[in-house]
Amino acid sequence: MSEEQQKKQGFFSKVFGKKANEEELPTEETPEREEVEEAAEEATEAQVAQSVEQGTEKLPVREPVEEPPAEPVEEPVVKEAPPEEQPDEEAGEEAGEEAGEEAGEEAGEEAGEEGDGAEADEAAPERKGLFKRLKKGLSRTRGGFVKKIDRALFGKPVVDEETLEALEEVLLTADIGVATSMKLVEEVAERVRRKELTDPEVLRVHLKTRIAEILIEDEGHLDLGPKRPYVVLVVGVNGVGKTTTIGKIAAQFTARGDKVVIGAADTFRAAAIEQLAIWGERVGAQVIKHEHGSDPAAVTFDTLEAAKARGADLVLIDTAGRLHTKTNLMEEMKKIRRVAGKAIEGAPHEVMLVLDSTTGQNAISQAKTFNETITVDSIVLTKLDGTAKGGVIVGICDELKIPVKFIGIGEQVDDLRPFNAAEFVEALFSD
Ligand SMILES: Nc1nc2c(ncn2[C@@H]2O[C@H](COP(=O)(O)OP(=O)(O)OP(=O)(O)O)[C@@H](O)[C@H]2O)c(=O)[nH]1
Ligand SMILES: [Mg+2]
Repeated sequence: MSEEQQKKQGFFSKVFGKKANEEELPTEETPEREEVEEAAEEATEAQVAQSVEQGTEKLPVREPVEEPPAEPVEEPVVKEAPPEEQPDEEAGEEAGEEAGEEAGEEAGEEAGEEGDGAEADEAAPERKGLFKRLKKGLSRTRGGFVKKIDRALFGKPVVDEETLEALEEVLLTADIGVATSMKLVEEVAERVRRKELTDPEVLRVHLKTRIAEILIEDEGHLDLGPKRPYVVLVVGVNGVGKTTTIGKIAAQFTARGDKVVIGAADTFRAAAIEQLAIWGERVGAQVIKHEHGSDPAAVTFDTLEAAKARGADLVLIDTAGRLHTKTNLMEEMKKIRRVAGKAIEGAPHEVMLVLDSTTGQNAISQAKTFNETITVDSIVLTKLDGTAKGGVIVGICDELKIPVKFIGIGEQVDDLRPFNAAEFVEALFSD
């Protein structure tokens, strides 16, 4: 059996048979926005300032992150008549949230309870809590996507033309991308024509399976490998969550005993450097910084020199989503890349692109632009908790073929999760 088949087989038993994967930290490897819109810049400035301010409260180092208080939930009513179609996205999101919270409990328990042996059982409560949080984080996307599929299928004795049209509409509006939506609908239509797929329930399972297949292909993990330090260059347009993601990744790796050095190569704003310094202090990672406005490539060089001198395991380089000079952002990234390679052979070992899921389809175009210019090795998809557009991850995996390594489902440290496709699909489709 090929490695890929083995991966898939293990995956299917996980998704459709048993438990969600409880892995905490990965142990295995596998645009031009020369100028961004003014409004976005201002919004981000404010966000970042706020995030710096809040940083000290928000980032407990090696302290267990508290579970959000359990919310009173009503028993989910099975086979209830579907709610009316929501007229706008906001309303749809609200419905999704409710639905997600309702559905959250049971499936989370299932996923958490089905362990395999004593060892798994010990980790069960924590896994259960994490799965619940994932479900809650994805509740808006579930409302804007899976719940709409369910509404389209509800009460239909057989899959007919009308069902296919409704399905097409849901997929197209769920931000998974035109190409991927059309592909999925055509596959379904072909099976319907061949009379292989007539039952709406089977159609739902088919979709879940296909989405899972698409996601599993691009599941990846941040593995430091044998050569240390492992250097990760973190890129993305402004405000997507680069700095926060770096802080969270650093926290996870220092917590397991790795030595982490962070390079503050976003010299665009003084606040950005300060934001990183706070993270570094909180998580026990060293931050290498120069003055505001200095050359990002020079910061990168010094960071790598410091990392070598200290025997670091992981280096994370924060970069700007915009520049104070007229230099093209992509050119700047290329320069950082070249300079990194001079300090450490083969560095950066990974270019990690951070994408904000609330931007929907735009995230896919950003990824294409970055990838064409500097070759992106991995993706982090943030802010899945704040959007109904989380379906974009399906389009990202289907169209880009770049491993998704982390997903962000909130602002807590452990809300940045190693991407686990099986768990993700289970959380998205559970009801
Ligand atoms: N809800 C939520 N908020 C997030 C997530 N990831 C990041 N954020 C928030 O997004 C805002 C911007 O994050 P930053 O990390 O500063 O973004 P950035 O890409 O470094 O921004 P620039 O440095 O301006 O380019 C902050 O308020 C973060 O707390 C997430 O997964 N969920
Ligand atoms: Mg930043």
